[in-house]
Amino acid sequence: MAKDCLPPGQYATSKWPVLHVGPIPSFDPNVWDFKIFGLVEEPAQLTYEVFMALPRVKVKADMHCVTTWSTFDNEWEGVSTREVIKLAKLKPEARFVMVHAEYGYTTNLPLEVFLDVDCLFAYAHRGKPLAPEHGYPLRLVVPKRYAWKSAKWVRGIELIAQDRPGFWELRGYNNNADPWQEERYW
Ligand SMILES: Nc1nc2c(c(=O)[nH]1)N[C@H]1C(S)=C(S)[C@@H](COP(=O)(O)O)O[C@H]1N2
Ligand SMILES: [Mo]
Repeated sequence: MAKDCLPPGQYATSKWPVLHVGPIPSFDPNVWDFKIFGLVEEPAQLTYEVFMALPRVKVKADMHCVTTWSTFDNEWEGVSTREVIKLAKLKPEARFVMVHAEYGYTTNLPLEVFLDVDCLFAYAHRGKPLAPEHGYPLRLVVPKRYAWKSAKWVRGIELIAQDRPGFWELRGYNNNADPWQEERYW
């Protein structure tokens, strides 16, 4: 790991800490779905089977938690956010994305940040299915933002016109959350 890969105020760890609020949800592939809703011409509801059949990508990326740990060179595999957005015809007013996860966890992103080339919905890490505590069966990965934007156990996206704060963004965490700018809190 090169030193210039470490954003200000962060330290590198070779462990993979587990961090979230609430319990780890159970997963049943027969009831799991992924919804695309809000400002779209037609809402979409994907089954697990359909989601897993989407074209896959691999992304190598670092992860930075606001509590100051960073992990390097994570190898993610999943479906790019660009691939997912293709499944819905967006209304022209759609400019932000509210990401929805189990138990009501949410996080918000501008559409162009959500659609960055290194963003994906990941189901595997270093060649193995995600562990339940790391978001199995599916998590969002947004490498250029603090990791609370990388929602675990994600179940859908809502397209919105006006930005709206998500779970942590309502509770004191910075709306933009760029680790290189140290945008940690309000
Ligand atoms: N659904 C959900 N996703 C979440 C969280 C959470 O509380 N709930 N915590 C976030 C935070 S603060 C971090 S640092 C990362 C941690 O991911 P990890 O446990 O796989 O390291 O998950 C993020 N995704
Ligand atoms: Mo975090």
